[in-house]
Amino acid sequence: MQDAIDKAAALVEAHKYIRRFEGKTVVVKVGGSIMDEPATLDSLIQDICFMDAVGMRPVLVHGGGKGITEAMKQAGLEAQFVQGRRYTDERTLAIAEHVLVRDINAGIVKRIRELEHKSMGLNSLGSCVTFARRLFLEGDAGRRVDIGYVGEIESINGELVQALVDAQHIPVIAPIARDPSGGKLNVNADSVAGHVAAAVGAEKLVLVSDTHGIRLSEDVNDLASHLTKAQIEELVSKGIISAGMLPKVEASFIALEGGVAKTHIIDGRIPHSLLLEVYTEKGIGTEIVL
Ligand code: X2W
Repeated sequence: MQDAIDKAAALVEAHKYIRRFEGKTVVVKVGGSIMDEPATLDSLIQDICFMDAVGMRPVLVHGGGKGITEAMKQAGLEAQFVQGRRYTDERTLAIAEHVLVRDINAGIVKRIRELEHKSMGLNSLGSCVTFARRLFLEGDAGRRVDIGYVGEIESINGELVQALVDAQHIPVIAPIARDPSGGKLNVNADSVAGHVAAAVGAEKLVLVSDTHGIRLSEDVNDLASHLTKAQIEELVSKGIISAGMLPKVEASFIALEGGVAKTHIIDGRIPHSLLLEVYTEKGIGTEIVL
């Protein structure tokens, strides 16, 4: 009986947030090993459909880096990352597009439709909404480092994303962008999500991955539930925030500076983490504000 009562209490608690976020757009980015675990990814897709059902307007941006690395291995190529970005030659770009667009993007759209929600894939093989220029990283002594067909976002076709949202479709966006000459560029998916959130004036950006939220020290239990941009900059300068967390905080800053009210970094390995973060009092990850 207590179990049933607890479930009713959870619905009542969610009610307040369902009302608050009705009609508001949320950009959800999913990546990391979540993409390789069909049950975990499926549970996240169901959470997104729940949001859609209760009146929130979700936009999904996905990664798939682990799948690309695996497909490269099968093709006899070794993945190399420079400052968190994959070195992308012509063959790698073709493999990345195949994995991200033909496998992942199409698979997510198919699953959303099976759950009887409307969805459309926005990708480099169909309607592309991401436009980028070549990214050159800064190496030693200020030297430019060429990492191949890798892009940084220049613009997003926010009108098209918004039109789909207004037509009650869940847009599903892959991180391969077009460049000005019609070529294609591989872009970090966190970065795409930050720009998409800013372009559609989202209420929230939620980054779902296989990492905990942001920690304040080496202690795994020392998780920050709320941080400002200034506090994060201090944690970066102290080296407490590093490696894979850096693109996530950079994406958060892009979104916040673009007018998004709040961003969240959550652990998608926790079942229904997305719903817990958005529809409960306490949340489970780290929320970031300007
Ligand atoms: C990424 C795009 C996929 C991605 C890559 O090739 O891995 C670059 O590094 P996750 O799962 O979010 O890491 N692009 C330029 O970001 O996937």
